[in-house]
Amino acid sequence: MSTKKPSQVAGSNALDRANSNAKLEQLEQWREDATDEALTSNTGVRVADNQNTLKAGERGPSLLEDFLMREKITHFDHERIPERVVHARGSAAHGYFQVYEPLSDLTKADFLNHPEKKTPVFVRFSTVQGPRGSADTVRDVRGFATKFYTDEGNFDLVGNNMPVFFIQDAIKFPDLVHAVKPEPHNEIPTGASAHDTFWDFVSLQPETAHMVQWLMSDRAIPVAYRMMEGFGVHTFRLVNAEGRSVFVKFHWKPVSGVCSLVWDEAQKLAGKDPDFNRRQLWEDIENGDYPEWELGVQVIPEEDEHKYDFDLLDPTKLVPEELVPVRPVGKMTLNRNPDNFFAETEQAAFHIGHIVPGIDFTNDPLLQGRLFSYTDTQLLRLGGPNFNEIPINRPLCPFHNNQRDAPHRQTINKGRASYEPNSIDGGWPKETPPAASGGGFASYPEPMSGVKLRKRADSFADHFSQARLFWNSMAPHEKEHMISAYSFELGKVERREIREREVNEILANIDLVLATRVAENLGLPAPVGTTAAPVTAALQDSPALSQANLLPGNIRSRKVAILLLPGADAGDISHIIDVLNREGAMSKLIGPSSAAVRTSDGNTLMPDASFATMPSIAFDAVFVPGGAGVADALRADGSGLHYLMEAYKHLKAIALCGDTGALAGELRLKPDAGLLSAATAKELCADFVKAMGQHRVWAREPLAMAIPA
Ligand code: HDE
Repeated sequence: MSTKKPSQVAGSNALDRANSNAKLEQLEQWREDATDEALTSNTGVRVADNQNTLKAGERGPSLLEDFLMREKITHFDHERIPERVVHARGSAAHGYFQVYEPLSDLTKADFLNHPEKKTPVFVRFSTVQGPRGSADTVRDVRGFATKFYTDEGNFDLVGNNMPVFFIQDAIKFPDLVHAVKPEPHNEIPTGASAHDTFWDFVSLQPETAHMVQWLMSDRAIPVAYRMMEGFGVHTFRLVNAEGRSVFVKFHWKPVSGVCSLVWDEAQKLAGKDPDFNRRQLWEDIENGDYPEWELGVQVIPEEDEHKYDFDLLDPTKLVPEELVPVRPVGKMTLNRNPDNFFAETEQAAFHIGHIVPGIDFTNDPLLQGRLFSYTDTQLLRLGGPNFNEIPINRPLCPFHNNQRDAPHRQTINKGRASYEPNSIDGGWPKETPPAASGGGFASYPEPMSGVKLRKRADSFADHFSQARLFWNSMAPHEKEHMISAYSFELGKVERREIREREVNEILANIDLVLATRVAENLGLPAPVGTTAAPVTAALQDSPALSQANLLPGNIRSRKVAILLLPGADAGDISHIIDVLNREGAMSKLIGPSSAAVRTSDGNTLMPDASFATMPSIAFDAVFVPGGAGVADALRADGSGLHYLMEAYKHLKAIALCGDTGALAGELRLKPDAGLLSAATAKELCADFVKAMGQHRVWAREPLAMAIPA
């Protein structure tokens, strides 16, 4: 007879409140620190010489006998695994999630019911189109995948930074991805949707109209991962202990607000710092400036399923926050970088089907298809069905079943019965009936009936109302950015008929001004009118969609370049550093080169970086201290002047102290709410902080276009 107790059955430790922090430590057993350890082979033999192959004589042939060389090279030859088919480029961090108050009215999920528990999470951010080595700042959707290691098993919320998707049915996903990926004949372009096959597909597939609006908006060039919203996209279900279900949309609301790069900056960063987003995530965590998001839910009672002029099961539609407010339910903090990119970030296997009791799926046809794809893809990528045994993927709660063997099995299963029911091992491991708490997963008993067919529901037919809602909700500068983005992308399309189709059959049905402006830029005739059947949606605009309304209200984690030139006023430098520290912002001293610079008080300061190694695009704002000779030093240095002009062009806050104020006029930069000058830092720092709090000086944009930098 088995001696196992019920407390050892998977999931039944759900009531153990005290151990969630200790669980973080469980990953530790898999980490290796080789400090003070001897170099050995994989079988533990100490290595005496890691420099030379075994040879027959000093200048003789290498010997096949050299098992050490062969083991090392063989392992190296097999170091790569297939990169993800989509979302190959990504970066991740560890952290924890804590719910604010028990959500027992909505769900029985344990991690959503215990405010005292810290549930460990691992979050991977990604772009979609480019390969592993592509640039971070390309125009693209960003993946936002969260693995919650709950006491009842792993829950993966595999979302994006946009709340809708391109297509309505999973069967179109390979077509979409083939269209957006580099073209098959020459594998161009990398990390870009600005090419014929993408626009050919989306112009022929009107259901993409809404998502393409998001893709052409500033959301597609986030300034930092910590400044992106995240969305579960599909409608899910929550199920409470009484078995009552509600529909739910999941949101991540960044504490740092939602802010983006400007397009010129994004393109330059792709060359000068392709790791821009990855680096900031890493450095912020190393500096203890932890990115945070609130988890929010939009709850829709089951009886409201058919209340809206869109279908809740249609993933090309969002639920406007003005119709159903987002209720903040908890907070996630990312506070630890991975130790090893490959072992953790690359081997992480997210799956929308990793779910826990209290959360359930809906019939969204995209969601249903994803339930197949994510396991299937790991079989190839991670080499077999044991990928959940890889440390980063293992649940932190116990797991037991009768699955056995297959490549790279880690568990050494004891006992003789690898089947159920059995009497030999006392019947273990056994099923757990569903219950309020700690019970087994049981699907929500949604009534089903229907005819077997391949058909899109009529309620999925309106492709333009929400695309128009998005357009109507944009601030004027956001609309201008979208017109430029469509013009840029379609300008890269070689075939005129594709450009015309997108303008006349897609854009004209969203908004005629948008279509006409893009047509003008492309040298096409203005569209005459709409081609789609008119639809009157209840809501005409949604302020929650505009980033102009999503600023954080502070400058925490913002990056400021303090230009360090000979004679720089030491008082200005120390004052601004104090102010920025107080506000939680980060500053770096940037010199003409990496050499030390003598300041006004006779001391020397070492720059953190130079104009060339950390250009203005690496920062949110630029501060120039006063001091005798600083203005002249800048005048004499083309790269220093370029620093200022480029920051101005990218609409950043610039502070010019003392004599450097004259540079604005000389460079023909017009003073505005963000271009500030005064005798000392003290006089302008409040306005400088205020301007940074606005993220960018949008009113400057028409003037900035004229700057050639
Ligand atoms: Fe994915 N998606 N996807 N996707 N997806 C993958 O899984 C797929 C979709 C998303 O950081 C793949 O492990 C299909 C929507 C993210 O590791 C693959 C369909 C959303 C990530 C796959 C979709 C996403 C992926 C590639 C249509 C937002 C990266 C490698 C039915 C809600 C996760 C992998 C990470 C990754 C399939 C649509 C988000 C091939 C078939 C909608 C964030 O399985």
